[in-house]
Amino acid sequence: MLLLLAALATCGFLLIGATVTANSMVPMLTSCTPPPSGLVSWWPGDGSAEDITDGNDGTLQGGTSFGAGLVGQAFSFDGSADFVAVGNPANLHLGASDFTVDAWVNFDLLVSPPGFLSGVCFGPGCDMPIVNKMAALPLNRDGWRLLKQSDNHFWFCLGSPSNGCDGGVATTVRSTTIAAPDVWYHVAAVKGSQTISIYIDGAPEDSKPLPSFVDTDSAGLFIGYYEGFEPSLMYGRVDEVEIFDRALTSPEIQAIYNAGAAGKCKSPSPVGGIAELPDVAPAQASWANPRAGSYGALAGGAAAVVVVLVAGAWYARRRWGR
Ligand SMILES: [Ca+2]
Ligand SMILES: [Ca+2]
Repeated sequence: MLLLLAALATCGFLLIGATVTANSMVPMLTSCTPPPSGLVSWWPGDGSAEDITDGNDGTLQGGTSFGAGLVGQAFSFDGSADFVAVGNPANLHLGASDFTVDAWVNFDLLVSPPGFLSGVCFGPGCDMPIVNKMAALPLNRDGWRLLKQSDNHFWFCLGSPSNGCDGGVATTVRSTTIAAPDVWYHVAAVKGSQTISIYIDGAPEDSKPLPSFVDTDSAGLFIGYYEGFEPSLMYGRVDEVEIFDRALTSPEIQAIYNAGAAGKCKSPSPVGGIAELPDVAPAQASWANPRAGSYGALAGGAAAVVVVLVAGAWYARRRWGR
């Protein structure tokens, strides 16, 4: 019986994960992929700044709104004071450990955010932060940044005493992909025990030996914003921002990209979910307690399908109704 319940719960789970929106640039899987282990924070951008993994909820700044995302909705940044501030919760203090940060990003334009902040448009584009946990000052000396640089490549960099985000330095890895507007990119940055790496659309594009770096875990985390000497703003959409407390493998990053619009599954495994169902004795069954009644009827077996559907619906509400 539990297997049947597990199967139905799994079906509901797959149906929920099967919402697919059109996007010519990404895979079109019809089911979600389980999130890799080690997920600390996950901000889906689905109508709120909620962290659905560990409660590190962000706050919307400057009128940040929501637009069509790659997976459901995304944070939509108008390039004029918009960003998400998360603060500096203890479980995002990952300076001493491995970590991975990833997100989908789509630029309205590569230049000229309406709220242009001077000093950040040195190249063909402007700096546009994706996820930032670098101390404001001195410049790029403490923490980490994932951004589209003004050269329109994606950069991941760590703090260093001599400016950690600079072309050619040991603390910066740079994509070969050159960003274009109105295209969704999956961007992942990995700090491992041996290397730092950047992946675009599931493929590794640059990797360097882990350098000496500075990260005192003192900086707050922003989505779409970098403060300090060269303040800059995202102009476009950022979706499904995640931070893991370990270095994801290349296949794990590829799987997130391959899931495309189906995204990652917002549930535990069916086995773990079943384990969370309450114990209800058949004697407690009554019409006034339909959930208990469902379990009671299981013993009879005749109404097993109805029972399982009721339990499955309750289970789905409990797990995904937030
Ligand atoms: Ca989303
Ligand atoms: Ca604004």
